[in-house]
Amino acid sequence: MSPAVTPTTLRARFAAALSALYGTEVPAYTTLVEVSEQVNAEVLERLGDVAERLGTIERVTAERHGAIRVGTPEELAQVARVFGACGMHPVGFYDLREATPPIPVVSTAFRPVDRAELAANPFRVFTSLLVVDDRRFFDEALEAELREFLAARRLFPEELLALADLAERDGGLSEADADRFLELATASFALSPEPVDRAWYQRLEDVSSVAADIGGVTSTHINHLTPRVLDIDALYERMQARGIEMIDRIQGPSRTEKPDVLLRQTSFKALAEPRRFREPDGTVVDGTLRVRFGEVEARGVALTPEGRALYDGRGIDAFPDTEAELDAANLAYYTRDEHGGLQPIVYEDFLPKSAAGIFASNLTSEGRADATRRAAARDATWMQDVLGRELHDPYALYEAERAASR
Ligand code: OOG
Ligand code: NI
Repeated sequence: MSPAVTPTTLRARFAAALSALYGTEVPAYTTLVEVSEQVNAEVLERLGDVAERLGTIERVTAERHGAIRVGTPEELAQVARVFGACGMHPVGFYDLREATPPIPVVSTAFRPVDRAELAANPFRVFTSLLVVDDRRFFDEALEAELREFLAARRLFPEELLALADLAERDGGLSEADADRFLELATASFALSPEPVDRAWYQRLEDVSSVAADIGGVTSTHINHLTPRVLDIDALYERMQARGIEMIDRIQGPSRTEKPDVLLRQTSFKALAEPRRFREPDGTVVDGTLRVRFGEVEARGVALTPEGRALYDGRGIDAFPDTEAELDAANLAYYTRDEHGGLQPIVYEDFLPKSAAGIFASNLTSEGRADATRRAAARDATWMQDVLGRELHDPYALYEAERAASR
C-alpha cells in the first residue's frame, strides 16, 4: 500500500506552509500576493482561455518560487534530501561569481521535472551555496574562520532528514509523519531569534552582503518567496501606487507585443527587519538588517539553445512575432496536440542575469572582489557530486517533452 501523503501533496503543503510563515515575517509579501491575485483575476476575465496557455489559473495561483542560501556542500546535500522528499529535483547550474557585480555563490534550482507534477504544483527553490575557498573574495584566514563557523552549525535536525529519507524510500509518508516533516522543514527556514555576532557579521559584510547573510548567522532562512503574475507591468504600477518602493525596473525581456518568453521579474526593496545583535563586549541589543524582500515573476515559453543565444545576443526585438514562427525557427519549445495545434512549454528555470540583478538590487554593502586572485573551480559535475543525485540539464528536460509530443 502506498503512503497516505505523496511527494506531490508534501510539496503543495510545504509551499503553502512557507507562504503562511513568510507572510507573518514579511507583511509586504502578503500585499504582493493579494495584488498578484487581483491582477491574475483581471487578466483571466479579459482574455479568457488564452490567459491559461502558460498554466491553469489553479497552477498559477499556487505557484511560488523561494530562494535560500547555504554555506557548505554538506548543507546543500541535506537540502537536496528535504526537497527530494517533496519531489523536487536539482535542475541547472548557475555561477553567480561571473555576474556583475560578482556574488560568491554557485546555485541550482530544486523543482518538479515532469509536466503532470509541474501542473499539480510547480514549487521551486533557487538554492545558492557560498564558495568559501574563492580567493577573489576570501583570503586564507577568513576562509578558515568561515569553515569553522559553518562546521559548528546544524541547519536541519536529524529527525527531519530521517523523515525525508523515509519519504523518498517509500514514495511518501503517513499523515502523522507528514505533519511532523512539514513542521520541522518549515521551521528550518524561519528567521532565527538567535542574536547575530555583530563583529563577525560585519567582517563578512565587508566582502559581500550575501556572504554575511549565509555565513554570519547560525541558521538559514527563506530570502524571498515569489508569486507568479500574468501581467507584471500592471502589477508593478499597482504596487507603486500602493506606496511600496519597487526596484527601478523589471528584469528579463522588456515589455513587448510578441509572445512571452523566458522569465520577467521585479521586486520591492529589502525591508529593515528587527534582529538582535551581540556586541563585542557581550551585550545583546536590538537592531535591524535589510536582507529579505518580495519578488514577483511572469513566465513565458522556454527557449531552445538557439533561442537563448539570440535573446542573450540581440534581445527580444530580434524575435519573430508569432508562436508558429518561433517554433518553425526552432527558437522556443512547443508541444503539438493531435490537431497540430501548438502548446508552449513554460520556462521553469531562472536567468543568471536577472538573478544577479535581484541579488545586486538588495545588497547593503558594495562588497569587494580581487579579480587578480585565484577562482575556485566549480561546475555542474562538481555540484552533482556534492548533491549525490542527478543534476538535471534544463534543455534536456524541455527537449524530451517536445520530442514526446511529436
Ligand atoms: C537568489 C536570487 C535569484 C531569482 O529569482 O532569480 C532568484 C537569492 O537572492 O538568494 O531568486
Ligand atoms: Ni527569486
